[in-house]
Amino acid sequence: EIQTADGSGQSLYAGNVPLRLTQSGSSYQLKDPTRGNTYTTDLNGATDGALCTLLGLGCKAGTLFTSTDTSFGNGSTSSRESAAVDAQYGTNVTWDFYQAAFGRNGIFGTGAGSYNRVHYGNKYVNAFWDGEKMTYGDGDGVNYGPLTSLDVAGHEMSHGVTENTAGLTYSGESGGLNEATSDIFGTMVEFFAANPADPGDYLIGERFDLKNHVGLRRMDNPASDGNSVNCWTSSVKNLDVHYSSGVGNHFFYLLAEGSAPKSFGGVAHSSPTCNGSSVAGIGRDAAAQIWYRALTVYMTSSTNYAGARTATLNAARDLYGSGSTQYNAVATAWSAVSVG
Ligand code: ASN
Ligand code: ZN
Ligand code: CA
Repeated sequence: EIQTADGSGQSLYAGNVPLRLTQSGSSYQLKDPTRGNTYTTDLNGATDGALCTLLGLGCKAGTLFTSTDTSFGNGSTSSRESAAVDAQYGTNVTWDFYQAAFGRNGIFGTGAGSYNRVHYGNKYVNAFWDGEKMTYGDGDGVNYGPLTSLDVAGHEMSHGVTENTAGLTYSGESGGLNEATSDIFGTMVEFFAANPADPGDYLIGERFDLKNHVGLRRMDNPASDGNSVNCWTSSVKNLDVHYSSGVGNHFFYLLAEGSAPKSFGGVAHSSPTCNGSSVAGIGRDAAAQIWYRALTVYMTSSTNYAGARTATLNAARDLYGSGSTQYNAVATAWSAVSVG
């Protein structure tokens, strides 16, 4: 007999978190029947191998985490379950965010769940979406822990949302917009969770950055990482998509929060505009609604930054009216990152 059970997890980055489990006989599975049966498996150091990677498929399913009680993990990497708790919690919060903010039923919009694989490879400092599921490395264990933070979980699942909506091609400017979309919604997931152990900010990956606590990218001032760009130029299309995303990330930060200095999670944020203008933010909720509508209604596989300006203006017009404060802020924020 299969039934739903309440459980709890001691995560690495999010404290003690509630979990919904699947009870099968006397065993509890890390599998959530209330969120499309989303579950988490242990790869125990395995990778997919060259052929699977070549074909763009993840071939190994891993072993479903199960327990004889309803508690998983111990809050440290000494338990293999702890990273699994973060991953499962990340999929839960991301599921709930998309439902609450946009009425979207999971990554695919169908109510179907997905799954997480943790402990991929050896000291692997990355995480990825492969069209079907999320996979997380353990980090190198010195500078980086397992990449299972909330913002990265939201980032990876949002690649699935983009793939199933606009389908932004993962190269050139559309690739930068694809990456920015994942940073934007990964960050919105972190704010939505309102978890005191991982408060919302515009840093990406600060929780698994064991030494510096700044993560891999930041949205208020993307260029501060030395690789990303704050401002659009005609050569942005030649950058790695994780750097050309800076233009979109910077736009979103300015639209949501504005150009005046602020603090999030105890970290000072400041966002220099490219044209010396000041931008008044319209708030995260409105900015997220505009980006989601642009992504799901107006953007296509080949949308570039100029097209994203048009798409978000159309979305703001639909949601708030042409000439509304929100509509005008979209135009001002794009101009502040040298788009249009
Ligand atoms: N973590 C990276 C990302 O999701 C993996 C990749 O390069 N696709 O963007
Ligand atoms: Zn990505
Ligand atoms: Ca963050």
